[in-house]
Order: sequence, then C-alpha cells, then structure tokens
Amino acid sequence: MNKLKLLQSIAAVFLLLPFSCKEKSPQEVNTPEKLTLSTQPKPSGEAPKDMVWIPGGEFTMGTDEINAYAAERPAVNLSVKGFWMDVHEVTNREFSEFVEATGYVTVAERKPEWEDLKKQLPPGTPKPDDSVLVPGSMVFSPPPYAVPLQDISLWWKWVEGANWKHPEGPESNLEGRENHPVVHIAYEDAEAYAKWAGKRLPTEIEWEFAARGGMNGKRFAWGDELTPNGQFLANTFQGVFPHDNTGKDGFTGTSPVKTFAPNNFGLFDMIGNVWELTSDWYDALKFARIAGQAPKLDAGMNPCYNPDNPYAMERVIKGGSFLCAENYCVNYRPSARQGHAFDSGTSNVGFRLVKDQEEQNLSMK
Ligand SMILES: [Ca+2]
Ligand SMILES: [Ca+2]
Repeated sequence: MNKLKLLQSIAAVFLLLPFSCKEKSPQEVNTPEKLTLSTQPKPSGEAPKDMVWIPGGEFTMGTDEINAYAAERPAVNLSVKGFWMDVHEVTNREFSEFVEATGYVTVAERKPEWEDLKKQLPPGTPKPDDSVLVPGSMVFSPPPYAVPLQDISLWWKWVEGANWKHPEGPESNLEGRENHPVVHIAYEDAEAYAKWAGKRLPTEIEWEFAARGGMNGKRFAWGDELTPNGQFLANTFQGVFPHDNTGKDGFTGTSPVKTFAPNNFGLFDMIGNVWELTSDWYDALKFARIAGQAPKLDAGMNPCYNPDNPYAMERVIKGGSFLCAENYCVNYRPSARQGHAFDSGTSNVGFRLVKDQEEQNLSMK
C-alpha cells in the first residue's frame, strides 16, 4: 500500500468507520425539549460586533416532508431562548487573527498520533510507518467524469499539508479568500476559537431556529422554491455532482461571506457556502425520540446514533455547502442535518458562533 492509499484509508476510518462514542453530551444551553418559551425582544444596548439578536420562541423543527431524509423527520414543535448570533460564518481573516493572537495550531496541522488513531480502527490494525502519519485533511477532488454516487472516496481525497491556510494543499493559499469562511476546522478548533472570542458554538435547535428566520415550516430558508424567479439565494452546487459543477450561482467553491441575501433575521449564508458545526452529538432519531416514536436516551447512554455508522462519534452540522446539488446531498434546507466526524475537518465545513444575553437584561413579553 503506498503512502497516499494508507492515508486515504486512515482518513476514511476517521470519517466513515464505526468507533465507540462514550463521551457524554456537553452541557446544552438550549436543549430540544418540549418547553414553551416566549419570544424575547432584542435587549437594549449595543449589539455585540457583527452579531444579531435571534429572539427565540416556539417553532417547528425538522419536517414531515416525504422527500426529506429520515433523520429530519418527524416535525416537532419546540421552543428556544433568545441569543446573539454571528451574522456570517467565521472567515479566514478572523481565524488568522485568532491564530496570530494565540499561536493555536489546528488539528489538521498536527501530526496524527497512532495512539489516538488506533482507538478508532478495528482491533489488530497494524501500525503504519511513522513517515506516513503526516498532517493533512480531506479535500474535495472530483474526477472529470461521472461516477457512482455511493462511494465518497471517488471525490474526497486525503491531502497531505491541506489545512485552513492551505485549503487545497501546500501549494494553495488564502490570497483573495480572506473574506471566505475558514475550512478544515475540527470541532476542538472551533471550540478553541469560541473560547478566545468569548462566544460558543450554537446548539442544533438554536441553529435551525435561526436559519428559518421566522418562516415556520418552509422547505427553504426563504420560502418554498429553491430559486424563486431564477434568483440564487445561497451558494450551492449547480450541474451534475460531483464532476460537472457549472457554478451558475457565481461560485464553484466557497464564496465571500455576505455575498447572497440574508434571511429575515439578517443572517447570511446559513444555507450553503459551508456546512456549520453545532455543539450537538448526531442522533439520527433525535426527532423521533422527541415525538415519542423511538425510545428516549437515558443519562449516560451513548448520545450518538447513526444507522449507517452505528458507533460513529459525530457532531451535527447544518445548512449544507457549495457541494450540495439537486442530484446529491440535497441539504440546502433548514431541517437538513448530517453527522460529521468530531475530530476532522474538510474543505466544506466551517462554523459560526453564538453568545448568550445576561438574564437581567432580558424583558420577557
Ligand atoms: Ca456554487
Ligand atoms: Ca453556511
């Protein structure tokens, strides 16, 4: 097995193969319980820089739409407290300010440790040579021809030296992309940035409430049509995935944040551009459990559940990306959700953050 093949196999294990998820859920500020919370008007005083107030309240999370993926169903009525949210995805410029201030080194820039990797590999997997355990990340690298859509390794490649500063590998850089969303971010990288910024990652319920912009029950964040009057309202994939990306919306890769119209809350790129990390573990039956159609998870039980990958340790990502096409991964919808390996980044996943308002400053309706 050559070096690339070996790294691809390790990366595939990172992303696809089962391993035990024993960690408990983090403390969740807005848990998806059937609470009734009123809308909370915008607090008085100055808004945090580049953030908008998301008023919270009751809404319909998930969907009953038959064309949606099973993990999005059924629709459940939930409510969420108000919070501040970044108006755009964290950009390369912002992330570079964090790195300059702290010297932080992302997961993709670190040498993978065999002691960590082997916990996630089938017992007895032989240790690869140290020379192949090198820093890198997963980059979208489609072939120039149509391929079967069942095998993601046909378009995702492990690239040595790929990281947030070099999104396509060592020869690439961020020139001209300072205002694009940062990518190749693992969950712990996003948490480190959040701590520095005095913010936190949103929970899944907060993210979905915000993405809907008050348009309850709509298929898209802006209504029921993907491109009303032919207008593109998000950076997604036009053409035939994965090989024929026409870029009809203006972009075949990431786009500068705030390029497309904001939603009703003033949030940009909630749908498309890059997927966004949330603080929830991925449970494919989350809504079924809330609706009483599947057993509840008791305290101490594995919070991750993915029938396609029963022991995967994944966080929920939301909103889809520039790689979501009509013929594959139709995830440019507020209810769409996927699991994403907690310890890896890719070239189409980023994040944005939220911040709580101190209770004494809130006046309830
Ligand atoms: Ca596009
Ligand atoms: Ca996004």
